[in-house]
Amino acid sequence: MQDFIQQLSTFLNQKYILTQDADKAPYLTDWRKRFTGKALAVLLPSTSAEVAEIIKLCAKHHIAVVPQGGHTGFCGGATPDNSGTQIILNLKRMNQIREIDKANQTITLEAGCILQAVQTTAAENGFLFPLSLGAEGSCMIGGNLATNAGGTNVLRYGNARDLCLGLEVVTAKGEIWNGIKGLRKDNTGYDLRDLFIGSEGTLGIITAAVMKLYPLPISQWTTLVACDNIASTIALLNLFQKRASALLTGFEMMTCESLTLNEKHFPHMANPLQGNPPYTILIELSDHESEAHVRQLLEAILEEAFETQTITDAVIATNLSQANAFWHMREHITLAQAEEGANLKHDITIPLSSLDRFIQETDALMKERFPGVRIINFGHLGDGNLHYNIAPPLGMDPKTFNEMNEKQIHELIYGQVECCQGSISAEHGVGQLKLDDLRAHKGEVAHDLMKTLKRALDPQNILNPHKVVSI
Ligand code: FAD
Ligand code: 2HG
Ligand code: ZN
Repeated sequence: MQDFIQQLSTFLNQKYILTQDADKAPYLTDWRKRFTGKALAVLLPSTSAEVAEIIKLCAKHHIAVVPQGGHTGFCGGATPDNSGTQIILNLKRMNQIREIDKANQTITLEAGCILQAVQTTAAENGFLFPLSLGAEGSCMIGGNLATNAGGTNVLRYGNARDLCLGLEVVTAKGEIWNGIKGLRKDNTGYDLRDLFIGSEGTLGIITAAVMKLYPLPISQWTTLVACDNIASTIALLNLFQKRASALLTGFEMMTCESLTLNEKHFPHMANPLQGNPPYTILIELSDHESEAHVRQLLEAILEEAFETQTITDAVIATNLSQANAFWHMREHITLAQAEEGANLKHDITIPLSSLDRFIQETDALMKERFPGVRIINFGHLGDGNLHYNIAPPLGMDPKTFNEMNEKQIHELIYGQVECCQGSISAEHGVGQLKLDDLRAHKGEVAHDLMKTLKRALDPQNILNPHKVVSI
């Protein structure tokens, strides 16, 4: 190992090779504090060439590499194991914007760029970079692509994969694949870019990307509405899709129980809708024509929704700070859950046509088998993506509850997901958290194909081993 560290220092400045416990500590525990590992060293390269040299050296010494961005992932993908033999490759120093091509509406940037900084740079240049999620102040583009992150704008602009046109990747051999092209069409054989996106650092290290930009909307209107049941929320979504079409940029759902928990920890974020209804929906319309146009359209759709009794109440944000307050309320549910203690997350997608059945059946089964549990269900309803999270009964210690019930709860919920032809990971990925669940639910043929790809691209199994698939 001494040899390895010695050889590293021939091309990477010593101060970017962290080997002391105190220096490594900030990189070893994930955001949820669910996973903590040990590392031989934390490496902080600043160029793709340095990343390539590191990987070549790791291949030579058979040392496993755990790529890391902002370390905000929910599945332990960026956390090393406990052996102390793996290295963490944190990309935060690779944070340069290489180019903004205004005519092509693209931005070429390095993997360590923080998402929020990319949104700001895009806006300063008159563009919208639509990827948006609660962790945007610390997550990084490389991590977003490696997890194929979703967030609140997927309904209109798609997930990280949909926004990516080109990639630069360091392979398991330490070669640099230059796929940095801003093309919207390129049918030259297998799509290597799509293979690396969502692979969570198990097939290659993403060092740079070309991402799409969009025109900034002129006006955005945000509203909170109340629905009595899930069937009404779907009817409302379909109404907005029909009447607002591409102007619909956000459709988020929060149950009464989610907002009660929010208010417990953040009292200033109480639901402005009277009586905290069973389902609160946050809707955003974005327009490129005029403020009057979008406002009138929003009012007309809400009027129709009232007439058909699809909604029971509504409040429209009249200024930016009110609109931001609605979004903060939505985004604070994760933080409220963290304050409350460990919870069991289920980031799932269900076809919208089966959502009503899923929620009714699963809520009933959960309440029957685990009396008193709190179902903190919220999410990106427009994408069929629920965060169907489970908190222990009030007054019960979360750690004890989870130890006793975690396996059975996952089995129940993922069984229901499978019955509804859904997915056990909508946007957060697999990492180490869902390794066994993926094996159980992906299907044998698909799982074997994934292992075949992993063996082909990383025969030594040095790239983030035992994450996503074990070979
Ligand atoms: P990390 O956590 O550092 O890494 C994630 C995975 O990618 C790991 O497997 C890691 O090994 C790999 N990786 C990282 N960088 C690279 C690279 N350059 N090359 C190859 N592999 C790499 N996610 C959503 O999808 N939607 C949400 O709405 C959302 N909201 C969130 C809200 C909060 C408050 C928090 C804490 C998290 C949220 N997340 C959400 C989860 C998380 O922010 C995303 O998964 C994000 O994309 C991870 O980015 P990161 O830079 O933190 O990656
Ligand atoms: C969100 O949509 C994130 O807010 C976090 O994906 C979800 O806390 C969660 O489970
Ligand atoms: Zn989410």
